Amino acid sequence: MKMVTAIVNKKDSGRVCSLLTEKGFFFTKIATQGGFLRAGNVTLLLGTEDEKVDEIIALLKENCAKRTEPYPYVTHVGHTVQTHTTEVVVGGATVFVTDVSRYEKM
Ligand code: 2BA
Repeated sequence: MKMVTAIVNKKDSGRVCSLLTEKGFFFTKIATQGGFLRAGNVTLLLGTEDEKVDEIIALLKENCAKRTEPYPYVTHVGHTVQTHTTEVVVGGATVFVTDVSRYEKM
C-alpha cells in the first residue's frame, strides 16, 4: 500500500479529479497554497495499491501542464525601492510516494 501525495495546479485539478474518480481511485482533495508564490494549489492524497502508483503518475503527467507564472520582487538601492517582475516555471505536478505501514477503514 502506498500514499501518493500530489500537489497539482488549481487549473488542472478539476479534470484530474474527474479522471481519478472515473478510474475508481479514492482520494482526498485539500485546498493548499505554495510557499513561494503564495498562490492556491490543490493537494491530493491517494491511498492505493503499489501496482497502481504508475497509473496515477501517468494520469498526472498527461493532465498537468507546466506554466510560467509572474513572480514580483523588490530591490532596494539607497532609499529607492524598485519593483520588478520575473517569471518562474510552475510544474505540472509535484508528487511524493510514501509507504503505508497500515491501512484500515472502520
Ligand atoms: P510554490 O512554492 O508556490 O512554488 C512555485 C514555483 O516557484 C515552483 O514550481 C518553482 O519553480 C519556484 N520555486 C519554489 N520555491 C523556490 C525557491 N525557494 N527558489 C526559487 N524558485 C522557487 P514547482 O517546483 O513546480 O512547485 C509547484 C508547487 O508545488 C509549489 O508552489 C509547492 O506548493 C509545491 N512543491 C514543490 N516542491 C515541493 C517540495 N519539495 N515540498 C513541498 N511542496 C513542494
